[in-house]
Amino acid sequence: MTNHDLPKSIHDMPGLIPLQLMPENMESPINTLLSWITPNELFYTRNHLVYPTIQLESWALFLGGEVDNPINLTYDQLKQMPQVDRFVTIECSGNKRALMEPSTPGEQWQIGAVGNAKWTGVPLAYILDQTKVKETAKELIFTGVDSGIRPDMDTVVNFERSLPLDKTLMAECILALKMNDEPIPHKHGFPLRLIVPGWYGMAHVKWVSQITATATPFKGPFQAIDYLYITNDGDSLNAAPVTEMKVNSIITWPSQEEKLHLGSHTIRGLAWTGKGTISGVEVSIDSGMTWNAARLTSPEHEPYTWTFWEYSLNITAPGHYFLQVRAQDSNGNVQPKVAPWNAKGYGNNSIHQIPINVPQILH
Ligand SMILES: Nc1nc2c(c(=O)[nH]1)N[C@H]1C(S)=C(S)[C@@H](COP(=O)(O)O)O[C@H]1N2
Ligand SMILES: [Mo]
Repeated sequence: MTNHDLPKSIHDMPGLIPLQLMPENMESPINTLLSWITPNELFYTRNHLVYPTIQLESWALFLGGEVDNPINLTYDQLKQMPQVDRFVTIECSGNKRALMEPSTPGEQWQIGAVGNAKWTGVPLAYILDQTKVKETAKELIFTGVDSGIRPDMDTVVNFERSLPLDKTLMAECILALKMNDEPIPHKHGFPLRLIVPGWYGMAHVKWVSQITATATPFKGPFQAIDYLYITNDGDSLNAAPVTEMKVNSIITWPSQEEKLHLGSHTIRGLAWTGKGTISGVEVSIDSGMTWNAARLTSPEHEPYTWTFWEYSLNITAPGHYFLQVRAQDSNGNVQPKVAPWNAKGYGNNSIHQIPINVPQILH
């Protein structure tokens, strides 16, 4: 790197955008990221509790509950097991909550609670074979080491989530030891993190130290209080759980309220979905009256990952415009104009809209 390439000021160096420090919740500077893989240090961080302290010497993964063969696995034993790579985009289900109307409580994420990484680890199915899950088991509970008091409860809880013991799902999941070819950084779950391709962020339990097979539905607070699509009636008992990511897209350039000159521009963005792949992205410049196809420009087309898109826009008249983008996936799902409102503000995949200003003369 020559002197010439050095950032000229701190504003040229993108960093995470803090929303809260204890526990730490920070957005990715997604408007300035140009790599298909999100670098580890620019991957958003989302934590319900304060970061745990982990001593690797005394750490082990325990598998128990409804199993024939309960086992303890050390970090070294996990490292010696067969490893697979999975490119997986993870989006927090609260991403774009700040854009939801009427507003809902919770971290007010803009568009940067999403990232794409290469995860390397042991197939979950391989470990389940070793511990021999009983026929009676219906779910697996994944327990994170992090614990603390939730504002709505007075007992100490760990971050815990369950997954149904579904064969197809189990075959996709991995227990990851690496993120982008490095041991998983502490903030992202070192030494071990569950990866559930296609699911919203909350499923990807960090700092996993225990897996428990159970015959009864898990009712922990991060499952039965949070991560439910509670609609207007406020009924949480019959509310649908937050699971797979919905088809979604964002405009990353221009950013909000940018002034553009007359003439041609390359509009840029990202699109992703839970199941399947992105089959098309369309852009509108006339508030959604007409839509034109964008080019999908990702270097890689892996399932479970986001894709870049680009659109050449020629602006012929000054004025205020609304740039909009909507994506479609291979299962025929299209982003709605407005996503269904829910009390906790999850799964906002409304069409992304950016106001742009094209002055007569740009100074
Ligand atoms: N143990 C543990 N795992 C967790 C969480 C947590 O608070 N504790 N947060 C979840 C949520 S809501 C999201 S969106 C992702 C965020 O992962 P990241 O911080 O690596 O981006 O982790 C999930 N796994
Ligand atoms: Mo999340």
